Amino acid sequence: MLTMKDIVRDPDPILRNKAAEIKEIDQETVEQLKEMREYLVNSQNEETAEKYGLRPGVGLAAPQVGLDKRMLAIYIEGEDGEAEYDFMLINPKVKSHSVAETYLPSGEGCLSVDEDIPGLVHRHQRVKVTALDIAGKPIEIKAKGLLAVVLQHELDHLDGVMFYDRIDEEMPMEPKIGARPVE
Ligand code: K2U
Ligand code: NI
Repeated sequence: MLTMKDIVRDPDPILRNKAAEIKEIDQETVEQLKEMREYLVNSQNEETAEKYGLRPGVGLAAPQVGLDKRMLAIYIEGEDGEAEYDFMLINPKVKSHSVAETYLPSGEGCLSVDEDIPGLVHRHQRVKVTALDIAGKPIEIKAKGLLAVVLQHELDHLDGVMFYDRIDEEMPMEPKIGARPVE
C-alpha cells in the first residue's frame, strides 16, 4: 500500500514535469492507478490513516507518486461514508469549461506540499473532462462544485502546475469579481 513516504514532495522537479500520455494501458499501469485510489480510500478511513500516518486526500495524480504518466484518482466520500465520487482516469482532457470561476473559501492544500500556503485558488466553476477508464473505455465527466475543484487540482499536477501558482501574490485572499465560493 502507498504511504506518505511514497508521496513526492515539493520542490522535487518531477512535480514540474508535463506527464507523458499513456500509450498502452498495461497491467502495471492499472495496478499503479488502483494503488493511488487505495491511498485515498485508506487516507479517509480514520483508523487506517491514524495507523499509517496518512494525510487525508480526495485526489492523487501519478507524478505525486513519482510516475511520469497522465493518470489520476479521485475518491470523495459523502456524509454517509459511501463513495460519492470514485474515478480512475487515464489521459484525462478538459473538453470545455465555464467562464465563471469558483474557489474553496478555505484555500487549497496539497499532499506534495508540507507547509500551509494561504490564499484563494480560482478555478473554472464547471468543467467537462473526457478520459479512458482502466478498461480503456472512454468516459465523460461533467463536474461542478468540489469535484470540479479537485479535478482541476489533479489535472494541474499532470501539467506540472501547483495550486499556489494560481494564488494572486498581491491580493491572495481577494475573490475575483464574479467568482463564487464552493458551498
Ligand atoms: O493532489 C493532492 O495533493 C491532493 C489534495 C487535492 C486537493 C486539495 C485541495 C483542493 C482540492 C483538491 C488533497 O486532497 S488535500 C486534502 C483535502 C481533503 C478534502 C478536501 C480538500 C482537500
Ligand atoms: Ni496536490
